[in-house]
Amino acid sequence: MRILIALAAALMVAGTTTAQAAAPTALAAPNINVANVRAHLNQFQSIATANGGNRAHGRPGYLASVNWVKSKLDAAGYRTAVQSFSYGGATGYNLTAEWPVGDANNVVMVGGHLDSVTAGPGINDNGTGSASILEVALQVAATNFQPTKRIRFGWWGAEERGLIGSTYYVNQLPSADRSKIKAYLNFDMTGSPNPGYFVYSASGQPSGSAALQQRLQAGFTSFGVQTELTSVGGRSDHAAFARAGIPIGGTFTGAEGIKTSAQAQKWGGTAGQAYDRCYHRSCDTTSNVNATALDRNADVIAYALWATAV
Ligand code: DPN
Ligand code: ZN
Repeated sequence: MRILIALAAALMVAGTTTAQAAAPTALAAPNINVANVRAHLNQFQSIATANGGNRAHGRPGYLASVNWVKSKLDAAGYRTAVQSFSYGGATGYNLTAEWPVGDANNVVMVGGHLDSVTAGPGINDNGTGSASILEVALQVAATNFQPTKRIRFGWWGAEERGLIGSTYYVNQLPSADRSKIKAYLNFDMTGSPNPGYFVYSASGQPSGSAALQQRLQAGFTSFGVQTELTSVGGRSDHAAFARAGIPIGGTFTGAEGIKTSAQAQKWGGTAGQAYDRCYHRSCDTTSNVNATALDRNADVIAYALWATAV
């Protein structure tokens, strides 16, 4: 799905009284190829399989995930940084990647957690968000996107231990740097096998952004998908950003909650069953992903990022 945003700008001609309209610029957010996102998920699955079956904080599969994502971003021209922190007797890592274009005082961040629980490989939770923002980042580079704002991505460690990595990142940022972040978009579980199409409610938490909520809703609406608002509260990595007063938004396809019959009617899938029956279990493998939900959310991520960073 290709989404066009028409930008009309007034052109002032210096030294004259004439103001004329510039030709509208068509800004296209790229269609994200879900096959590429699934290839990244296969990589996360292989990493887990080679490292005792998980990608959890303090386990070798986590650092292997960081190193693999970092290598893709480095090759694409990102400025990457690995931040380490200590939690529960183990070293954890956050990976950030900045696209070196646009106003460094005006930062749009997109993030999600890269760790799994110890029970399994964490492919829906949260290989999906991690792989989708990786592919969006690679498309920023491939299209040589030249936004006016600065784009920074974050892959957080130890979310499953209590939002540890993202909280550390926000808390250690000097307040001058914190105030440069104008928006934070969070993606945690975007391919649930019995999916819902949820957008974070701006009123559900401190610093929820109505503008970001509406932009994410508009992305789904543009390809005919109905959404519901959800109050995710403090359950994922947006929470630390929200507490710091940074406008936040995000999408979610559901975890242990049960799909209602009204939801099954509008979205398909199975009423009376969890959105993700393998949530935090060993069966959260590459078989535990709905490709349509994954694809739609990846396209919405690109749509919202392009519209926010332009
Ligand atoms: N924080 C998620 C997890 O990693 O278990 C679950 C979740 C994600 C809940 C997003 C609400 C919203
Ligand atoms: Zn998660």
